[in-house]
Amino acid sequence: MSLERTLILIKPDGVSRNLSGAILARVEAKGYTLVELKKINATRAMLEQHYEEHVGKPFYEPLVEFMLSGPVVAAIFEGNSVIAGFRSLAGSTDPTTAAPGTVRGDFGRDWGLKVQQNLVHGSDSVESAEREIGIWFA
Ligand code: DAT
Ligand code: MG
Repeated sequence: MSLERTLILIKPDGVSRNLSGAILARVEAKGYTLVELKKINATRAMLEQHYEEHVGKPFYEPLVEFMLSGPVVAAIFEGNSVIAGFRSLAGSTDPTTAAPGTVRGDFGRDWGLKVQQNLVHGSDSVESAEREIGIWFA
């Protein structure tokens, strides 16, 4: 176990469905500590950096458009192994098959509806977390 920070985003679907508080409550209930929190309209430039690993993939442009469709809630959380811990709490990428009990499994809509609508983002490594925190909390 090591003390880490992670970047969590509540995507436009989560914000517009008024699920921000319910999602953040789960993260706090798991024992992680809120460090920074804000509601923000992403810019294309921010998203190009944030999703740089996905540039060129077929879902990249719809993903960016979706992330520009409304405000997001950005948070930094801290805790022991919070990076893996939050991704476990978020559930697998596709809400259709995300396990019940996870954010995506409980609140996510059907993958076929609009694949990007899976409510949350969480950094996937210490390096990604550092890079992403720099984008959203510059
Ligand atoms: P995650 O958000 O679980 O880390 P990811 O980093 O692989 O997933 O992808 C980033 C986002 O892009 C994901 O939350 C939803 C969308 N996405 C991923 N794979 C996709 C696919 N095969 N089709 C459509 N959208 C996809
Ligand atoms: Mg990812």
